[in-house]
Amino acid sequence: MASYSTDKIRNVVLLGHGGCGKTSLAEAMLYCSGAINRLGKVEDGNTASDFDDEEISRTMSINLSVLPCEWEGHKLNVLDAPGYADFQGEMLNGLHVADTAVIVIDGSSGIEVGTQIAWQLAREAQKPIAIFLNKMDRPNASLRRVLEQLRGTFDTTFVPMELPIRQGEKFEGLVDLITQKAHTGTGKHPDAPADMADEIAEFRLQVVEYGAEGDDELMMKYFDGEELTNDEISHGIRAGLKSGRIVPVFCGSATELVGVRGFMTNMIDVLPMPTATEITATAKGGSEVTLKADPKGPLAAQVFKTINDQYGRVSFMRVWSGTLKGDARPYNSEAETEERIGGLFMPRGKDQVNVAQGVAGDIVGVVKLSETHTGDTLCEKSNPLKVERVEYPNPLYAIALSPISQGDSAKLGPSLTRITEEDPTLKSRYEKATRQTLLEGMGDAHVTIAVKRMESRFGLHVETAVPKVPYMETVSRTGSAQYRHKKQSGGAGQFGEVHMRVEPKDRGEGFEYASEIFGGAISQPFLPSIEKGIKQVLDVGVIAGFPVVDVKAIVFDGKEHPVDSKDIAFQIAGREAFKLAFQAAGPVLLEPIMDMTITIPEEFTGDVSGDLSTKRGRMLGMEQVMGNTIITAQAPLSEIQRYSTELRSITQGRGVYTMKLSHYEPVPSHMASEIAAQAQKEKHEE
Ligand SMILES: Nc1nc2c(ncn2[C@@H]2O[C@H](COP(=O)(O)OP(=O)(O)O)[C@@H](O)[C@H]2O)c(=O)[nH]1
Ligand SMILES: [Mg+2]
Repeated sequence: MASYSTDKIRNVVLLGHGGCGKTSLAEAMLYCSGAINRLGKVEDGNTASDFDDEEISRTMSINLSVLPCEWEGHKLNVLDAPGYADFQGEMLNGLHVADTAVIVIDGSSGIEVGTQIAWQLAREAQKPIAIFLNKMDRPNASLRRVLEQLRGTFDTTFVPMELPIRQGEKFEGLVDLITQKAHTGTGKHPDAPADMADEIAEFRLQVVEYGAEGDDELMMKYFDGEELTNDEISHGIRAGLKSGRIVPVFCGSATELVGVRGFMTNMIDVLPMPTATEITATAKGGSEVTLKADPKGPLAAQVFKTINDQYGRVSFMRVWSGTLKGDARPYNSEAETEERIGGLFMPRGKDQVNVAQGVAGDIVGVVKLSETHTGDTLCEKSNPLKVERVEYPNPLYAIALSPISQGDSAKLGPSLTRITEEDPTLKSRYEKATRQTLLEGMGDAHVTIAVKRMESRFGLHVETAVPKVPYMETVSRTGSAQYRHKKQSGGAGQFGEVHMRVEPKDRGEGFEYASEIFGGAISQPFLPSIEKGIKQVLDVGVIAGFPVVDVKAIVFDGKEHPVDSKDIAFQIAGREAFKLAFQAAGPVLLEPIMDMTITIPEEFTGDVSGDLSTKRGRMLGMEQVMGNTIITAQAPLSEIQRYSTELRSITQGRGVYTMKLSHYEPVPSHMASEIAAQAQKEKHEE
């Protein structure tokens, strides 16, 4: 594969609702550009993008694929992202390194939830957006209808760039609205059909008018009544796209290969070059620098995707600045260590092609980096740069994992490390309160697939369950008790007596131990023994087996024996006195309360808020934005552990939400006694 200069590279990420045809479009581009010589089909499981076993069996994309195509002397790095909300992490990775987000829309269905998500993510990432209306071969596909819908939904200027040519039901090709030439998918450019003249005139007027909006000078010229040349219109659209004021709309059919070649040419002519994107990095000493795609600039190549399979590690990088050589020894500014590049490559269909270097603006792959993870930057040691990282959403769904065999126990930790390193939206942790190993992600499909992957790649077998809720124990008022430990069965005796008071503390203040002993009822050396005894209880709890938090324990009196009092005696007395005092101090269970932001199409507002109230949810606010309702609410974690699945079913997959821990609150008393009883039962079973 030839080497391309920065201005001859285009980086785009394909985003959009699942099933709109992103993977098929990427496949069509690979095929039309000659990167592959057989057009694969998603249904047949033989596309270049969806090659993973899980992707083939589910006929949907799960991973971000890097699919470079060579077209008219340029290199188009096409990133095919999944559409399903569970795999948002991959969408964000793709967006991070792309210079344009191409949002693909099914021309017969119009805007769907996935379209809205893609739009929002692209806007948040401040990337220019272009639209590709796919499936225009379908009889009910309509540019006019989708354009109207887009204009009614998103607040920006949409410019139709092409008009479909139909002969009856059949989609024959497109008319370029700037040149007014037709494309029929065969590479020929005949004149547009004569009977479309009125329609072309109507749509071309929009292109000219909106194209002028992209550039203030053109705008003046246009309002002065002057004709704009084709070049000026193109320039206006390019400028407007780059600044985010204009969203061009292209059309085609990925499976019929109509509009695909023209779209690639448009990517070169209309979409911004890598130099249009600026990215912030932190330099030595913490100062911020802005990097631009300059091959002669300081080296900054950032890993945006890592695959750990049974053969080792593959990393994909975008070179933000400088030039990375295939035999370089760059410095990883995060791990603070040197890495060895043993050759760079570009994927070409299912194969890999070696390349000598990656210039600024390009995307390249490398195998077997030892210390480099997703998000890290490779740079020069003398100029350690850290390029800003993607901000990922908080997890929404967790499962508890228990290894099946002893061998699985040993594999659990390393497998989790590798799978979570590959996908930063997956997290694993040990929950001390419930003594469970958790795998957290964006939804049911996300964590289920991760578990399957660990099985097929690393041979790890686990049982999965809904996690136990990490309750905590505390007290609601002051209570006191005393305990005497006395043992005189042969040998040396044990004696210790402790009088203790337990008081509630504010949330988050933790445990505190104090003594009010004056005059030597208990001598000084035994006070730490008592504290040690109490600490044995803090992790395992008093009423239901959960950690004790936010209490103060005060020893205020006691007794000792000149011979039999010793460390162990006061540990036991302290522990037992604490348990009794805790019981006397109105013990309560605390449960985690989550902050939620739920976005749903307006028509589901009633159903979703009704459902929340059955989950002990509290509505905090409600807002109407672009046909959607945004609900802010709080609800106990115990009620919403499976909310991602439930919301999907209430809203037919059209609702999304985020959540994070807000605070802990007492569990209603009737529920607390049930939880305590259940915990006692489980303890007996153990
Ligand atoms: N009729 C028609 N079907 C298409 C077109 N593009 C994709 N499809 C079909 O739509 C389905 C989903 O396509 P896929 O590429 O997996 O969509 P993705 O989820 O956006 O990647 C598959 O069955 C494709 O064959 C198109 O242009 N026309
Ligand atoms: Mg796909």
